[in-house]
Parts: sequence; C-alpha cells; structure tokens
Amino acid sequence: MAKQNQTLGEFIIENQEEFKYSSGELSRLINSIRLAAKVVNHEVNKAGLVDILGAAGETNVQGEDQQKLDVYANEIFIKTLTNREIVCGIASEEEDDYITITGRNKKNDNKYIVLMDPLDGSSNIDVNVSVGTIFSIYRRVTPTGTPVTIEDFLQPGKNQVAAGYIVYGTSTMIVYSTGHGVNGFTLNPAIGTYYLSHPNMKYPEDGNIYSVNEGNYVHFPQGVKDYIKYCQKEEDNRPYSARYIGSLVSDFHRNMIKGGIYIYPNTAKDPDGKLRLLYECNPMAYLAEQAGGSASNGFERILDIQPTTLHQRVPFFCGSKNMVAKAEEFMHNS
Ligand code: P6P
Repeated sequence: MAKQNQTLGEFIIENQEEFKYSSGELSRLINSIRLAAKVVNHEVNKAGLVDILGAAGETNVQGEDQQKLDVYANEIFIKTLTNREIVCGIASEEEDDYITITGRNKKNDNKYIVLMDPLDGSSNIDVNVSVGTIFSIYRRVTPTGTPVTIEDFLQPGKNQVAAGYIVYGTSTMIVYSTGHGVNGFTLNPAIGTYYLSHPNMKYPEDGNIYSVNEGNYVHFPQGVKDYIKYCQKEEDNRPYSARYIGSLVSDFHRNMIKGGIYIYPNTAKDPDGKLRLLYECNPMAYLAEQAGGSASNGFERILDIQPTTLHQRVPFFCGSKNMVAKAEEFMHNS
C-alpha cells in the first residue's frame, strides 16, 4: 500500500511480499536502478556546463575524458547492475549484443535480466529538454546457473515482472511498476532521497492531447493521417492540443498525468517505425496497461508481440484507452 511521502526504500521494503517468488532479488534490483539513476541524474544536470567542463570527446577541467552522456549512462547502469551481481544478463540500446553476467564464482544463480534504453531522447540534452532512462525486467527462461541466451531476451512484453522509467526533467522522478499499479517517486536532490509523490498513477481513459511528429505527416499510413485530422476537427471536445517534446519518456509522463495519446507510426522510410520493441515500447506499454491505459502497434497489443530480434522496431500507439481505441479504428478502416 502506498503512503504519501514514503521514501522509495521504505516503499520497496513494505511491498516486498508483492514481488512474486522474489527472495529480495527484485528489491535489490530496483534499488540498484535507483542508485544508478542518481549518478546519471547528477551528470545530466551538469550537461549545460559542458562548455566549461569540456565538450564530449575532450577532457574536462578534472582532466577526465568527457563522454557522450548516453554512453556514460549506459556504462553507469551496466557497472551498477554487474558489480552488485543482481542480474544474469543485460541488453541495452547502446550495446549491439546482450551482455552475459557471470558472478565471481563464474556461476550466476540470479534469475532476472534487464533491458534498457539508458538515455532516451539524448539529442535533447544540448537544448536543455528533459530526457529519460527506460528499463524492463524479466525472469530468465533458460536454466539458472547457465549463461543467458537470446531466448531470455526475446520474451513477449506480457512476461515482464517489472518496468519503469526515470525522467530527468524539472525534477527527477522514478516511475515504475512490479505488476501492482504504477507509482512515481520524486528525487530530493538536496539529500539524494526519492519520495513517493505520485501514488497509484492512472492513465485517464480519455484525453485531449495527441503527441506525434507531424513533420512526417506525408509519410504516415492513411489511418494515422485520418486520425490526426479527427484530432484537429472542430467537433465535440475537439480539436485536441498537439504536444510533442521529442522525448518518449516526457511525452508519456505528461500524457499519463493529463490524458493523451503518443503515436510513432511506421512510414515508407521506416516500415517498422522508429521505436524499439524490447526496451522502449514493451516497458512503456507495461506501465500504460498497469495504469489503465493501452498500447498497440495500431492493430495488435504491444505486450503480445513475439520479438524476433534484440533491436527490432515497431509502430507505437500508446496512452488513454479510448484514444488508442479510436486511433486503431482509423487504422482498421483505412
Ligand atoms: P523524432 C528519441 O530519439 C526517441 O527515441 C523518442 O524518445 C522520441 O519520442 C522520438 O525518438 C523522437 O523521434 O523522429 O520525432 O525526432
């Protein structure tokens, strides 16, 4: 049960028994993500000082190599999860292949794997727009103690045991679910503690915000074009407002609080769209459904899609249940 102003640490302990068959491993996993997020947050918030500290690829005032922030975030999350020996495998947008984690004794009895987009929307950093980290957690399906295989990573999204994101915005928040609803925690940077600020987050069933990059309009499928014109029509509670930050985590977060739909469709240029199924769409779809929203590729529930490759892309329609249903109607009728 969520209590206002509870810290994330207290929340994890108090809800420990909700983690199916967890021996505290999943709690330690969420805790390690919490720690890595604080380290990345510190660096992201300094990004504006790059000119003073040295641009990416050069040395900064401390004489350290200034890394691109998405590379830096990737390393921080991988190091934190590896050093604490909490997972048996990791996949990341920044890594061509998955990483097998073997414990100090060269055996690894951990049962969880993590897939992540360490810094989604990182191109927005240079213009001081919020960015995010997205993570997705599964139990492995191959025998414990053996090296993970691609089979462990190519599970449908409905198998996730937890998923969440960190949004590095006007404040830094962790929003996640372990299958019992969605809760948001805001970081108090003065003391480095996350406090429960958004208990039991719910996607409004309807909304009046649509988030899509209309610059690609001419390349969209006819169903998406028809839905956009529907959003803009002076009728009922429309026209809706167009809000598109260009950072999935930020658009999703705003739409979950206010109600809305995010669409990244396929185009002739990108026949499968742009967003990655395993570490962008699946975790966000899991959160959307846990909050009473929905997510599809325009025709099929995202969480039911059987992945075939680690970095595969899918068209993505996600948000308020009734808005996604209406967009799917236009897709079916086009
Ligand atoms: P476009 C960021 O690169 C990202 O993966 C999402 O966070 C964001 O919503 C989308 O791509 C933006 O893509 O093509 O509209 O710039």
